[in-house]
Amino acid sequence: MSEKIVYGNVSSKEAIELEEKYGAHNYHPLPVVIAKGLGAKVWDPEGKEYYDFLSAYSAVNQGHSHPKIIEALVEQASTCALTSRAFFNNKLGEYEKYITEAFGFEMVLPMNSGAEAVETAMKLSRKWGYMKKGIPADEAILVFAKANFHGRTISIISASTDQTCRKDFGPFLSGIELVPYDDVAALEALLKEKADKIAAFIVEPIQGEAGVYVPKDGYLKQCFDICKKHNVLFVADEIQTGIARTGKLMACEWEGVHPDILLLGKALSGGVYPVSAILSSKEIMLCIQPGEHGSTYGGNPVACAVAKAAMEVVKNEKLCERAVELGEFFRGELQKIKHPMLELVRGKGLLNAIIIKPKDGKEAWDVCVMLAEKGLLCKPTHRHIIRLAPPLVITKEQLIECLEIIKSIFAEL
Ligand code: IF1
Repeated sequence: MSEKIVYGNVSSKEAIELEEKYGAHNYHPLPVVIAKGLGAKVWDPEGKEYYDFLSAYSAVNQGHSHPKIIEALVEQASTCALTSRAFFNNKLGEYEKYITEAFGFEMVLPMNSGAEAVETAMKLSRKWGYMKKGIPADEAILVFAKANFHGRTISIISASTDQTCRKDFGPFLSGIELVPYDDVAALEALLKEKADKIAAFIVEPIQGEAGVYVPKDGYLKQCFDICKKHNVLFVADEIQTGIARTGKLMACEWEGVHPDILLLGKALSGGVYPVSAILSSKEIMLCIQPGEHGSTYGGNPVACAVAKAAMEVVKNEKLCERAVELGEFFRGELQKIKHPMLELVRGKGLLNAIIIKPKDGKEAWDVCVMLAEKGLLCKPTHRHIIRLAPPLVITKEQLIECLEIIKSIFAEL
């Protein structure tokens, strides 16, 4: 007995089989196929409806297929899609002015993926280290926090402490040092010891992959101050935490920190197109000269039009305010659930997680499968953490409906 296909022309079963057979097995997805998305909801080919509590790892803060962003995409794609940076284009400058003013920086370097933004920051920090700080040639050190996630290129995983990310991909990049996350004293000790060779400290304001790990109040500010004291760049990877997810345009704002280099990706385009950005001062950014860095698609007219439209949605629909209000409500309601498997609820804005205590062989993965059956999609991280990050356009009524689903699952467990 086969169900009728409502969206597209392949069934869920066929879609999964095709990916299994022809696609590299570099992911282990939940057995759900998404064929359509709108706002906070997605649908599978057979028409089953789900709330999306992953939001493509916070890329879809503005909601799926936001009409304003899609309009910008279609209009620009049908006018001029790509010029390369061998020529100027009439959209880039306008977008650069817009995005730098929106975040309070002097200059931007446009790239595509998050990993490229991190790579760019690593290069830019080293360059600044040699040109401005006077670090001896080839001796620059970049400091990262343990349990970080910044992407999957070889240079980035050189800073990873996750064996799944690293195993059999060596040899790795040299000039990297690690400190424990949420440990000001450890950073201070390292900076004191090697101040003259350290170019930058690269950090996530909240660690996503580590399980939405929110550091102690004051951590970012204290790290920033220590960096300033030792003439080290403070680089914030806000690829996941940025663009209203935690209730501010930058999560760093919660501590009044204005990073030397800010990295954005994901929701910068509302999940419509791969767009990333490296924002900084003129002093730092101009360390990179023509021919030293770039990308064929970086700063293309479609990316510029889409990102500008996506940022306008954040402003017009007050997504920061929504994330704060709805986040507080959501966490409050989750914390009321009393269940031996629910250990802890944590997060900021609408970037939240519940920590599960495995019971009777049931782990975070099993809870996610049960939630999916009831129409709520989310993804476990590690074996005991479930990330809950709906699009910021979700309404309070919808959120209440989702809380009922979550409560009903715990009642069953
Ligand atoms: C996957 C996690 C999220 C990121 C930060 C850079 C990047 C990411 C802070 C790279 C990407 C993703 C990608 C995703 C899993 C994922 C993730 F669970 F691993 F930690 F979001 F929570 N900096 N994060 O979070 O950006 O190159 O992917 O555009 O599929 O591997 P990208």
